[in-house]
Amino acid sequence: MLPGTRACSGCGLSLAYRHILKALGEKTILTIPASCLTVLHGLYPSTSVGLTNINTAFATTAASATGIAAGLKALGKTDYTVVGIAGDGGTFDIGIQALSAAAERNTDFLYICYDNEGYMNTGTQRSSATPMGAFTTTTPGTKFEHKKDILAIMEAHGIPYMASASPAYPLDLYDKVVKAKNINGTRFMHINIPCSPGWGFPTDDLVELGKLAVDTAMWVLLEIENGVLRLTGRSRSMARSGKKKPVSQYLKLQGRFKHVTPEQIDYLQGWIDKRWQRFLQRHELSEET
Ligand SMILES: Cc1ncc(C[n+]2csc(CCOP(=O)(O)OP(=O)(O)O)c2C)c(N)n1
Ligand code: SF4
Repeated sequence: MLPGTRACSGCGLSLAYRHILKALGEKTILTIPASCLTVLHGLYPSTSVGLTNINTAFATTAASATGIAAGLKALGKTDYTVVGIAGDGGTFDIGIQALSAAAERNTDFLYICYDNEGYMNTGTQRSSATPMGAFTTTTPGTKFEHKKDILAIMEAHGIPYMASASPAYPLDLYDKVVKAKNINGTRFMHINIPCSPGWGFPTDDLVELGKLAVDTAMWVLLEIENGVLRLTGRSRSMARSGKKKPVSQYLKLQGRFKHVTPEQIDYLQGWIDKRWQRFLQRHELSEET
């Protein structure tokens, strides 16, 4: 990744992408749908990324990756990593059919969903990854539904490797990309992307907010390998200490949660606590074995 991109200043995606590309190395072919990431890559004939990339149609990331993987196989080129990278809109909503189909076939590629919790490139519309309580331009006031559980959906496909990560914990992110790169079959990574204009926070708070997302278990660092779930990094040490921060600390730093009521905060906290408990139970089981 070259200096100078068209992403907003202080963009969480730029930070995550720098580590992702370092971990992937040069023998990588990317396919990316319409999103902030296509903006970051730049306008032809200029680009800020020195790798082969196909700009694919919004719904087709995993179908496009399937074609690239099949083409490479036909040519006998086995040393390339095929990577499809899409936002949450392009993954949770519009691209899910192609993703599910590719995962069901265990297509040999890495799918990365960078999740800024909305359709940010087009001006902060709601996606099914937007958390309950958040303001977007299509949920004036607040969103009432919880975020879709994409990890559970992907796990149901029985794929060999899945992980969630955050650019606020770059070494954990880097190690997971390296691991995913070296596994065959469909690998899925879900990466938290704090987005200053979409979430309403000063760009300086990017890393602090990413850390708070993990500290409150709003975002959990984990990997699921052949059905075994392990917490990693900061989430793992939280499991050991039994401590996590209240979600209100995370919400109050962001303009998108300005209108949330105390009852709605309790409702969101209940959802986080139940989910965290489920992860803890599975993590403890994996530690015992
Ligand atoms: C079929 C189709 N519908 C709508 C669009 C317009 N569009 C381009 S990018 C985008 C938002 C993408 O959101 P997401 O996938 O979450 O990525 P982000 O912009 O947040 O990085 C939309 C709606 C499009 N390019 N193609
Ligand atoms: S809208 Fe958000 S994710 Fe998109 S380029 Fe700007 S900061 Fe990055």
